[in-house]
Amino acid sequence: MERSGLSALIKEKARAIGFDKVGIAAARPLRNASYLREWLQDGFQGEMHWMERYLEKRLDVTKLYPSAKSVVVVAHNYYTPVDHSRDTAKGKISRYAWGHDYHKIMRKKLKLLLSELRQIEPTLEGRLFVDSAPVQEKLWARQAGIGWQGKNTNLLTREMGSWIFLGELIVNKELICDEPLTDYCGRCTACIDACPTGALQPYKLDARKCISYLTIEHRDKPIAGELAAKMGNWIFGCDICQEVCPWNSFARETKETGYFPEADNIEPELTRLVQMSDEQFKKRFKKTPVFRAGPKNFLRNVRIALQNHFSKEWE
Ligand code: B12
Ligand code: SF4
Ligand code: SF4
Repeated sequence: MERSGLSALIKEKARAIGFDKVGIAAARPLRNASYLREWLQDGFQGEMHWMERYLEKRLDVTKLYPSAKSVVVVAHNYYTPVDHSRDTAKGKISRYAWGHDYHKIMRKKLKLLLSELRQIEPTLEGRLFVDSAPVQEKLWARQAGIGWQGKNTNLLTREMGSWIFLGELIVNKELICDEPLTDYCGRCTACIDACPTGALQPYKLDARKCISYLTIEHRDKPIAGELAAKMGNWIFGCDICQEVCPWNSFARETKETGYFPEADNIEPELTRLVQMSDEQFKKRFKKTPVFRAGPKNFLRNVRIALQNHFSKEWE
């Protein structure tokens, strides 16, 4: 099939399968990719040592998949019109982890996309990724015209803000590429001003200070007192720099029922969570991204949130 026909078919199928946005970029090294080296040199990755591995592949996608000619990027909206509780006796789980794990949901859809495309064009080959490989997903999403990387470092869209997950189908065919999007942050600094731990500089995040990192990726260790005190009642992830973003006023309800919150994930009572056994944790969070933290780290987070709640009560 010729280039423009195949490009249009890929986009049409991706939308029909349920992705909210789809864009295409040529599989060449990206201009901003080398910022990653600086980020690693600054030690901003903390203990995510897996970020240091396969650096060459992260910087050049053809080293990851030598047949790569184009990167098809998909965005999947996960916004549900529900708010966190204001009660600090309740834990806050970040929006992205309220429902079922996006890795599974998106991989299934991308597999279906590839197989449907291969039925029509058998010479098409591809690899699919959702947060699962050394791929700089936000940079590819920008290059493929999905959105821009905001000052909070998340990928933002004009149509539905930043409550989206990203995934890629990297294929062995040259396709018609989309134009990268320009930056629509302007003079706004709301995310930087709102971050409780000072983890953000414009377009750069020091993960070691980020509540999302501390509650999910900082494992089997205590969290330093001055950072723990700023975590408030976040017990898995953090949404603050997205909640304050004006572009998220364009958020709209997801069509994916799997992302809808499990009833007791929105306002979980800290005093009940803290009593959970390992088995209860596994049973309760098995299908959600919270499972990644593991019972030990999750309960560490819950104890910090409880401490913060009680110290607030005594203020
Ligand atoms: C490591 C990681 C984390 C780390 C570090 C986050 C980070 N900002 O780097 C931690 C654990 C903190 C984290 C947290 C979150 N994550 Co995360 N994470 C990743 C992962 C695996 C890699 C990201 C990465 O490469 N970071 C390294 C740094 C160097 O990358 P970067 O921030 O993009 O840096 C670029 C900019 O700094 C830029 N840059 C630097 N200087 C300058 C200067 C200028 C002027 C410009 C223009 C650019 C620029 O160039 C760098 C080059 O890459 C991706 C999946 C993937 N494979 O890509 C998911 C991913 C980014 N995470 C995701 C999500 C949902 C989150 C959270 C929202 C979850 C939550 N609610 O808690 C938070 C958001 C926190 C935040 N403000 O970023 C989504 C983001 C979707 C989106 N809309 O953007 C991704 C894409 C996963 C997915 N498949 O959907 N995450
Ligand atoms: S996720 Fe929270 S802690 Fe991390 S940069 Fe955003 S506001 Fe700061
Ligand atoms: S809050 Fe403002 S500066 Fe931050 S990402 Fe959103 S628009 Fe950009």
